[in-house]
Amino acid sequence: MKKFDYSAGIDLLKGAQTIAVCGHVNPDGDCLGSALALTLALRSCCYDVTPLLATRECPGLYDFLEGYSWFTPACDYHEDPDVFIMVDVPSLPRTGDGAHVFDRAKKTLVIDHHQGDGSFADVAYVDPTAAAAGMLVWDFIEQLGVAHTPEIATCCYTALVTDTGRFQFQNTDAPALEAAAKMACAGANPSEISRYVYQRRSLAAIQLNALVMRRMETLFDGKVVMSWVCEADFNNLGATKDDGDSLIDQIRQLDGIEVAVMLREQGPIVRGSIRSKTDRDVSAIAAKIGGGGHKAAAGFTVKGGLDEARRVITKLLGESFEAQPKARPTTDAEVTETTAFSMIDGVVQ
Ligand SMILES: [Mn+2]
Repeated sequence: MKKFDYSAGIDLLKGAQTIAVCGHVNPDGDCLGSALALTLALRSCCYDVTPLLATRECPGLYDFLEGYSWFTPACDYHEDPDVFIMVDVPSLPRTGDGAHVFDRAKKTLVIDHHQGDGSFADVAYVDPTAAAAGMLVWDFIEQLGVAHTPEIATCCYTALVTDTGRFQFQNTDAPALEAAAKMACAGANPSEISRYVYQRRSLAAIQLNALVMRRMETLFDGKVVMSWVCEADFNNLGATKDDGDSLIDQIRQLDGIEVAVMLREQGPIVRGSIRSKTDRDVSAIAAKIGGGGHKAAAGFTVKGGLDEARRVITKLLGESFEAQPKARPTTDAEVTETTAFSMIDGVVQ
């Protein structure tokens, strides 16, 4: 992970009064936790800070974070802020309605860990080797001279634990664990945060899981596991859209697989999530049908039904196995991409 000198970003704030902070569409723990940590820190410096939502959507899962109720949909925010901070977002379209606020802002700052350089902003700190944007935010706050309060630590730890898949994904490295330890020292409570984030699931969500587990099929001599959900499943069980987000992580548990594919019907399209447990690059597979993401975690969209989506992705997987019959398990050292699990338009956040 890079050690940035954040002084140019901190200088950007000098003389500012109003600041807006915004993450990405389909918000996750990293973008929400990072935005609130920045908000808490900057409010303690007497700035007038508003945390914004890229759309109206905001998962209730994160309602335990201090400042959660301050979140305002960017489309309802009509000020021209002195500074607009984009956190955990690699591009303007990914910041949804926040892009309009970006246009109106006097100065702009990016703090992110996706691939990209943030060159569209006045100042940018982008480190794709950081496991979560929350880690950059943690360092930024330190250089700002603001104390890491238990509330700030809770926000940053939530960012980190969610973007590393509870410290299980390939982006879980020594700097991530060191940062987590610092956050715990500052007052983040790992077991309490786990209870809030991972142990408040509805019966419908768990039943949806069970359905997906039952439908698992293996392909290519057990190298691929695939499962699916349709819109009727959500209706029948009373499950919400959020309940579908972590299904891919359930099926990837299967031993011996290289690739997991989760297909999810949404109206006239099927959204696919694809994960690799080896060095097989699933973003390259997804890119062939207009999707994208990271090497180990990607997404795609197929027009048509589940059968069509299954046919298309199976063909592409077949080509991938033909071109690269043997893949090696990934090691921490060779993975620099982040692996996140929330997606929109087939692109991993
Ligand atoms: Mn992130």
